[in-house]
Amino acid sequence: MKKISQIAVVLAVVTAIVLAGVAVASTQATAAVLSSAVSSMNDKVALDPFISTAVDIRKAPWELPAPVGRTEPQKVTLSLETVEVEGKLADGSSYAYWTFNGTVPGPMLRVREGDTVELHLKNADSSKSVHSIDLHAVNGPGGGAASTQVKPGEGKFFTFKALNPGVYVYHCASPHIPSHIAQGMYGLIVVEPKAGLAKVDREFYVMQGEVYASGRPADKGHHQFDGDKMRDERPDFVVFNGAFQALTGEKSMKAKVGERIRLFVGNGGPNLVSSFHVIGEVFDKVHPEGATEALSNVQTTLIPAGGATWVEFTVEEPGRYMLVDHSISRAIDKGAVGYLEVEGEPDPSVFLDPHGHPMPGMGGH
Ligand SMILES: [Cu+2]
Repeated sequence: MKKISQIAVVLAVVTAIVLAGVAVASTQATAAVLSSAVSSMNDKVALDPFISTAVDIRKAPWELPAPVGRTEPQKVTLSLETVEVEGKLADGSSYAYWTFNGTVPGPMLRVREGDTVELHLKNADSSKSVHSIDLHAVNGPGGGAASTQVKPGEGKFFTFKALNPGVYVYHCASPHIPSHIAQGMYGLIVVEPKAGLAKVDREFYVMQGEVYASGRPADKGHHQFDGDKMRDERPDFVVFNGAFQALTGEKSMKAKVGERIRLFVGNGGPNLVSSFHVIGEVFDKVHPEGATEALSNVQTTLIPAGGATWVEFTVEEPGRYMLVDHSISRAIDKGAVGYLEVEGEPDPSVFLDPHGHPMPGMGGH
């Protein structure tokens, strides 16, 4: 019996040693996986030096045409220029943008239902690529793309009738199309209905898009365009108006308590669908996908790639409201965030914080 119990003790000890070894190995394996995940998150991508002459390509959200204000249709001539520029992607980071008129998005165009539009597209002398324009408001082949393939230094035009009221994306449609869009070649054209849009106090112009840059937001330097990330639809930057946290700081939107706000919001893509949301507000009206018919009392609205909407709401309380893509990593980690700063008297019957906490910011520009 004594011998058997000695064997049992030895077996127990051996088993304990083996189990402990497995446990240690397993812990080491887990640690290795975690550390490799952490190190891959922290890996710095080697970038070329920041281009110090990089310009500000962010379209100011308050730069948009006034309402058309006409009761009759007319002929309208619009001119755009495609320009390739080195622009600022984030603090200390630059990127080779392709643009309409030097900003992302390009200018908002605004016409009236029934107008005949003569659209001129010039490609800057300094460009290296052919560019073009496809406007989703056009009824005709390619939305104008076939008519406007322009080489550097050249220009072309075509004419279309704005038959359908709404808010429409325009974008470059020269090969390779996804690359041209991803480098910033998109904007909005608003076709107002015959009776015009309801009067509001302030209008803003915002467009979401992905930037398939070689580095991540924390990487400083000059980012190259990364075609593999684009094909995988795996951007490290998702932005409003062209750059990381573009609509914060001096390009924040401003309004006063009691004002009625209209946001024209488009999604250049080229690939992702936006879950557009304003933190702390409910959209009183949404024209989903730019439709004539409106929905009421919406929290978050989908904006497809190559689609647009307009939303309206009244701001009741002072403070900071944040525009985001509520696929929320895109806002917090990838840059799709904008501030609407509202001034005025609080109404404690609508909202009361007895401690007066300010809304935190995101840093950035
Ligand atoms: Cu182009």
